[in-house]
Amino acid sequence: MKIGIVLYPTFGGSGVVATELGKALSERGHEVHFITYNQPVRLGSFTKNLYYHEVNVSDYPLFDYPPYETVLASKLVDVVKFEKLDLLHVHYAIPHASAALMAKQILASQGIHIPFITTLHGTDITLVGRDPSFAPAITYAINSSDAVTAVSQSLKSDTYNHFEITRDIEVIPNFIEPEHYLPKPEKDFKAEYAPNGERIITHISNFRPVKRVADVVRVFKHISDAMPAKLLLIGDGPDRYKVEQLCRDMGTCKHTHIIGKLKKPEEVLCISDLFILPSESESFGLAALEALATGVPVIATRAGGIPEVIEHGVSGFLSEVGDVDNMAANSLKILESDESLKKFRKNAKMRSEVFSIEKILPMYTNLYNSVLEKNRELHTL
Ligand code: GMT
Repeated sequence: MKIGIVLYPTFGGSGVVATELGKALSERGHEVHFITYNQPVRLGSFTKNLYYHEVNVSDYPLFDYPPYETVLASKLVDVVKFEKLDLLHVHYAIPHASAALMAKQILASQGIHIPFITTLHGTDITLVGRDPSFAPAITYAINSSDAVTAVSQSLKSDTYNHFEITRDIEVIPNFIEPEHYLPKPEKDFKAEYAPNGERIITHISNFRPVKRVADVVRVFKHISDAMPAKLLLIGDGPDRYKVEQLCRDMGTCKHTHIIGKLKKPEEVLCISDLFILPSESESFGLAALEALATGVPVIATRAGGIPEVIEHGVSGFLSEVGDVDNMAANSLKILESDESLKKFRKNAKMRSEVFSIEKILPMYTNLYNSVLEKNRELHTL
C-alpha cells in the first residue's frame, strides 16, 4: 500500500504514534509518505520506503494567521496525485481532518478518489475540539472521514458526548515496539544521578496545565522525606517555571533534575524505578505505556483512558486527580522494598506486551484494507 500520514512533528504523543506507525508500516513493505511542517522528531535516519514532504506556508504581510490548513490541503492533493497514494491517514483532527476532506473533494473533482482515516488522539476532542469556535468544522470533518479511530474507549465515549457524531468509531490503542525498550547496560549513567543507590522517579510530558506537573513535585516531596530518592523531569512547556519555583519552595531542588526535551525517553526510563503521571485529563497516556515497556511501574490518576493502560495494584496504582497523599502512599508501597519493586517491574513489562506493535498494527492494516475495499466498490460501479 502507499499511505500518506499527516501528523504533528513535535514532541506530542500523537506525532510519536503516527511516526512509529509509519516506520512500522514501511518496515513491512508499505510505502509511507509523512506530510507535515517539520521533520518528525522520531523519524530517525534515511530508511527504505519512507518519504517526508514538508508543508511550507509562505510569509506574507497580510497573513497574521498563516493559512496552514489550505497549504496542507494543496500539498495533500499534490502528493496523492504524483506519488499515487492509496489512502491518507491523519493524526489529530485539528486541522488535519478538514484539510484531508478538502483535498479529497479537490481530487474527486479530477476523478481521483482517495479515502482518508482520522485518528483522534485526545486534546483534539477533550480540550481544543470542544471549543465552540472549532466544533462545527471538526464535527463535519470527523463525520466525513472514511473511517475514524480513537486511541481509547474513553476517548471514543468523549467524542460521542461532545460532538454530534453520526458514524462508527473504532478503538485502536496506542502501541510500543518492545525491542526499543530493552534494558540497556547504563549502570554508570544511573550512578551519576543516584550515586548512593537512591530510587529514581521520572515524569515526562509537555508541561501543560492538564499534566499537573506540580503534583509530581508534591508526590516526590513525600517520597524523598521517606527514603533517598531523585526526581528526573523530562520535557518542557508552559508550566516549567511554576514547577521550578515549586521545587525551590519545597526544598527539593538538590534532588531534582529538570532535563528538558529528549528524543529518546527510553534512555531515562531505563534508569528509572517509578513513573508518575498525575494528569487531569489523558486520553491514553503514551508516556506511561513507554514506562511500562521499560519495566517501570506507574503512579497515575483515574483520568480518561489511563485505567485502560494501568491495572490498579498490578502494574502501578491509580488515584483520584489531585490526591497527592494517595499517590505518595502508593509510590511508597512500590518502592518500600526491592522485592515489591521487582514484582511491579515484572508486571509492568508484562502489561506493556498487550500493546505490542505486533498486536496493534494488524488492526490498522485491516482497517486500511476495508476502507480501500469500500472505496473501490463505491467508485467502480
Ligand atoms: O497531551 C499530549 O501529551 C499531547 C497529545 C498529542 O496529541 O500529541 O497527546 C494525546 O495523544 C497521545 C497519543 O495518542 C495520548 O497518549 C495522550 O494521552 C493524549 N493527551 C491527552 O489526552 C492530554
